[in-house]
Amino acid sequence: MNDKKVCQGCGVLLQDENVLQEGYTTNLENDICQRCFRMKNYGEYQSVAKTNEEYMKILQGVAETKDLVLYIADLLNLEKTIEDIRSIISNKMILVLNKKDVLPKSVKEEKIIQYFEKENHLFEEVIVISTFKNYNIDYLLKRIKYYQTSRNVYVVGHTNAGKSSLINKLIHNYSDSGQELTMSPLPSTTLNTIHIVIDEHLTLIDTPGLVDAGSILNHVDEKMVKKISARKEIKPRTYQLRKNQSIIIEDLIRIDYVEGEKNSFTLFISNDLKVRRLLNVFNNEDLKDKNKITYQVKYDEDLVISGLGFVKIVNKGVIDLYMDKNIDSFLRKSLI
Ligand SMILES: Nc1nc2c(ncn2[C@@H]2O[C@H](COP(=O)(O)OP(=O)(O)OP(=O)(O)O)[C@@H](O)[C@H]2O)c(=O)[nH]1
Ligand SMILES: [Mg+2]
Repeated sequence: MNDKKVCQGCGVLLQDENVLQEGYTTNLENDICQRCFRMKNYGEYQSVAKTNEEYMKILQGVAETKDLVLYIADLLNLEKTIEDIRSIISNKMILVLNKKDVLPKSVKEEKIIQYFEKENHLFEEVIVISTFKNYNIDYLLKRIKYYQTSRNVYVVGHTNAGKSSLINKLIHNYSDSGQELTMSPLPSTTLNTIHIVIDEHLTLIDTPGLVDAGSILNHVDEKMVKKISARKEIKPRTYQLRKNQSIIIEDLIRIDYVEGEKNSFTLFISNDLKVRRLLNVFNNEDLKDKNKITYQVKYDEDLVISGLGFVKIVNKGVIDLYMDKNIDSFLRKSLI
């Protein structure tokens, strides 16, 4: 038995002994595990619960090198504190903001980059891309070549940011390798580091993502995961709300506007999600059994719901947010 061979899709050690364990394949001659095979060929996604412990070890390993790091983030799901990564690794780093295609075209790239200006000293450069649209990928490769300190370049970030998708795009555009990493809408698709040789000067190293336990994707079923994952340009939905009116997203989230002047709420979430408005909060008890968080919203802020997207709120006011207690949310200065 060959105990060194790893799955080319997700990076786990291949094994043919226990069908219930990671890395299972019926035949060790195969290049990918059964889970990757099913995801690739049938779109049958199988989620794996991961903790951040192993990932921390991987990041610490990266920190011991002097190699360039690409930190990939999903524009619709930016982490609360992107600079946290700096407490773990101090390598040269490019911040790559992926999935530009889902943001409305009216949102200008310069504006997004400007938003990150305060973070600028942390990164060699901030680059906005879309893997789906092949947007700015050539430029990214040029900058990788410019900043790289050795052949190896690590690709890190939260789960689902699109790390493996980006590497597949780079393989497709610039290498003859037939390797294809597994990608999926579920978090924790990649399970271990995987080395991908692009050319003699560049090897990309894919990593599993940092798990966001508070992402809504970890608390809904697979059908809902697909609905939440935007694949097309988002059509922002604006609701003018008066005090005591409310917005309900699917049967997941309720936002009651409890105090303030007439206000404008614009939803930047997948077009597939159903939204309804209540004209009077007192006539309807839907979702009020969920956990409630009260937010004092300042002028021009976004309410971010982890994994889902965000709600731009123009004026100050008070809102009550009802949803599963395990889902994270926070306020930030408006991105757009
Ligand atoms: N709209 C859009 N979706 C993207 C883009 N790139 C990746 N995705 C989607 O994002 C989801 C996650 O992609 P992956 O490449 O598996 O992400 P990852 O960062 O490798 O995830 P893990 O391996 O779980 O850490 C998939 O549903 C992709 O189709 C993009 O440029 N635009
Ligand atoms: Mg991956």
